[in-house]
Amino acid sequence: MSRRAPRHDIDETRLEVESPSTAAAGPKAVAISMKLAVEQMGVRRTAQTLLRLNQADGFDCQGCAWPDPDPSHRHTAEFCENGAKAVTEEATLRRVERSFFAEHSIEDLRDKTDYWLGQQGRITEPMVLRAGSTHYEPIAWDQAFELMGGVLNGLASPDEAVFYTSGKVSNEAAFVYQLFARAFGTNNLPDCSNMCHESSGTGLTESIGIGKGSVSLEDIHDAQLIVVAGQNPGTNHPRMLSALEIAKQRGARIISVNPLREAGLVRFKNPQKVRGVVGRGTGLSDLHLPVRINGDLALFQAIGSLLLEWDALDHDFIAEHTHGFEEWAVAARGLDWDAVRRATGLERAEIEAAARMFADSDATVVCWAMGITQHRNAVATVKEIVNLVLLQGNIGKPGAGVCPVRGHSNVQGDRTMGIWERVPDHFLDALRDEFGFEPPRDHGFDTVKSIEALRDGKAKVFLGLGGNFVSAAPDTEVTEQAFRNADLTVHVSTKLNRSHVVTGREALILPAMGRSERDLTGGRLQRVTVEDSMSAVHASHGPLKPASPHLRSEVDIVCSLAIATLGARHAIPWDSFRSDYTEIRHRIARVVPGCAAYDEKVSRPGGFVLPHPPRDSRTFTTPVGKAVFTVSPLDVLHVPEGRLLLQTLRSHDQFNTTIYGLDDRYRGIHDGRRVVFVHPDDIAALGLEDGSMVDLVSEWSDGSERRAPLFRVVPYDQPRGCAAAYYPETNPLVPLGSTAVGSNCPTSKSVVVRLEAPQGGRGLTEASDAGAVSTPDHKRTPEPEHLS
Ligand SMILES: Nc1nc2c(c(=O)[nH]1)N[C@H]1C(S)=C(S)[C@@H](COP(=O)(O)OP(=O)(O)OC[C@H]3O[C@@H](n4cnc5c(=O)[nH]c(N)nc54)[C@H](O)[C@@H]3O)O[C@H]1N2
Ligand SMILES: Nc1nc2c(c(=O)[nH]1)N[C@H]1C(S)=C(S)[C@@H](COP(=O)(O)OP(=O)(O)OC[C@H]3O[C@@H](n4cnc5c(=O)[nH]c(N)nc54)[C@H](O)[C@@H]3O)O[C@H]1N2
Ligand code: SF4
Ligand SMILES: [Mo]
Repeated sequence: MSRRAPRHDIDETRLEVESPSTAAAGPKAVAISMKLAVEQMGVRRTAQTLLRLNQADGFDCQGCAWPDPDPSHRHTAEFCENGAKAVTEEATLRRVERSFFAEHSIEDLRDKTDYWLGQQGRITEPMVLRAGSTHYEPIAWDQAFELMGGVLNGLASPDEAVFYTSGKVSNEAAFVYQLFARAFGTNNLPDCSNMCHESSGTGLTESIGIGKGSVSLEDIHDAQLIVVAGQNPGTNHPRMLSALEIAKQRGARIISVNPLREAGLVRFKNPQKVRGVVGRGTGLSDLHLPVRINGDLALFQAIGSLLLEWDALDHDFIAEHTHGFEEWAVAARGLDWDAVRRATGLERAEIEAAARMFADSDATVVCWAMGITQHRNAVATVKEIVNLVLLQGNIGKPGAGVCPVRGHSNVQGDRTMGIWERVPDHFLDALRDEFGFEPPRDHGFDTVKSIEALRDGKAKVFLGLGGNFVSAAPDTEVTEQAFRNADLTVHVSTKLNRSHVVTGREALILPAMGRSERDLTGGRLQRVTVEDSMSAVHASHGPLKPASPHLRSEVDIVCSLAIATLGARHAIPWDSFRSDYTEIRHRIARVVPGCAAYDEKVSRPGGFVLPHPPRDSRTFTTPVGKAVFTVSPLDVLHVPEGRLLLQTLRSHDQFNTTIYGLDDRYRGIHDGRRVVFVHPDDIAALGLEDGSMVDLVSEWSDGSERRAPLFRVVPYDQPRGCAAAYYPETNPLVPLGSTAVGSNCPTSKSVVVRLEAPQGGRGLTEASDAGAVSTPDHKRTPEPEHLS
């Protein structure tokens, strides 16, 4: 096992634990976001930015992908606590300048957490880490592009380069980026979706012919029943609570499916209403199902089988629009209720109560997020959700549908623009016809395959357009080693993060403008476009002066790199693209399905909504031309005696690997992050106590073990045998080979772990919070068993 010096910049001994809250938002949320904003931006800048956030003539929130209301229904303050934090993080007045890099060696920075790195402020100019050097040093933009072009052109094959995207990147930047990668000759376009909603896209495409959700905000408001499964909206999509509140007021009922009783699901205090400020707020969830981690497939199968038994079906819809119902019905009739009980940990009566609510509803929306997608059986679970929806014809009618709630603000748009290692042939044909070159046809590397390729020397260059790959990816120790194998790692970034300090032989940091900033590339005021989780596309332009005069826009950076790398190899007008993004939008209009007259349509207030055949006309573009019922074996994840099933999740004070602060207010955690939530009876059964310090050791089927040291045990209500701890501290525990069948999404929500007395005593001194991997020969654990 490798050992590294500790990272001391968070003093975990200050950690305090109190009882979790039951209500989310309220005035405290407003006060906290304002305090942070004013601290980092000052009063004037706070007002200047926050009032433009999510307005039709303003900029799109950098936080999550939850949609904005129709322009006529927007408030003056159309954002949530976490949106304000996301803006503050970017619009901060703190700066990382060349003196900072002269002062801090790469060795020194490697010992810092992502929290500390991010807190230093905005990066102000391009920096290079030369081979063998101890410090980053400034580099001119042109030299940076020349360096990259040289390395890329020196590769034995274009497939030795990996072009990663994080979901904040605008449609315009995403479009030119995938165009560049393909003109260069590779489909190696992994993105954060590979670790996120990939299972949703895969499952939905197989069953309804399109990998996107089918509902609008109006559908949420008008639903009679809303299921929120595997999602923590109070923290991760806070304005979804306002939509749920409207639905409740119109008579909707809500079922939450979650091992944890998350604050926002129980009760919501809308800070924009008097009742939310002084009263108890709105009770949201009518039925909470504390499902065992990974039990959702069984749960949805059980609900479906009850609807079948009760004949609560839309027979006309099934006959006219679906395929495979009979096979599904045979499987549903043979459901093994004992297995359901073991998988879900729920009583039959609880499941019957949920099924009764389905039966009583004429318009049901099912929403889900990472609690569904990051498991081995995630694609099957998504398809089971679709089965349920199809049974009652809950798609393509008002108030009903499937709603995978996306993460990053433009992750869905990036996919629409072709950021996808497996983009369909018709997209590549359109690129060929528009730009006159033959794009590569072989599928590229996704996130996990990119790590394997870097590890095995098959890939040599990594370019990240946004994101923090090293911290976000699974199996931290393996991923870090893979990065160290690279010849060149490059990051287009706004803030420092761990991917800048664990590098290839050479490394570049290219500082980009953020969405809150005024983009005057090419001497004109540019705007960009984004797509939200409900397929609405609209324009965005920031009000602020960029953090430094040396920043460039992502579009500019990609086009300049393309010119430096490809020269005149293709007749693609990179220079006119970067001088006027309208030129890019004209090409998007001709290449991307559903985007005809793109520039015109995004110019309307509120933009436009992309076509969605199942939603629009109950058309299903699957190979059989109908929506497809699928049969999946019911599996029960077997956890060996004395082990727990760990999910890795977000605190209230972070955006993925960006840590805003050290509190997880709703769960009662203050001033620290290295906690593991465990049921009180499990704590006792494991011979531990509230406050015990433990190492988390994950056990994988090949006998390998992974360790993340020094977590404090916190008693927390959840099903027995389950545990939860924060990402990215726990990423060292997720084995690279542990992924969802069909989507290859890392199984970040089901990791088999044991809790062990800390190695090397209780102090922090010997710990490495990057974790460690080892393969002991004495202790082989069985692969998580899938019983059927
Ligand atoms: N403030 C803030 N907002 C964000 C983000 C952020 O980090 N901070 N991240 C953005 C991104 S990229 C994404 S993808 C989304 C993520 O949004 P979420 O999916 O809400 O994020 P997680 O914190 O991973 O929470 C997963 C939820 O699923 C539950 N869960 C875990 N395992 C299971 C299971 O087996 N079954 C069920 N039914 N539930 C389970 C957990 O208890 C938790 O409530 O949020 C986006 N918005
Ligand atoms: N264990 C575990 N692992 C997970 C997850 C989990 O639930 N558990 N969730 C997964 C999910 S859902 C996701 S989406 C991924 C997230 O993976 P990523 O998207 O790669 O990670 P982020 O933390 O969102 O990236 C943050 C960095 O983006 C840069 N950045 C911010 N804004 C901008 C901008 O406007 N432009 C540019 N160029 N750069 C910018 C900053 O430098 C910042 O440090 O992580 C995944 N990893
Ligand atoms: S709900 Fe999401 S998009 Fe809306 S303001 Fe909050 S963080 Fe931003
Ligand atoms: Mo995500």
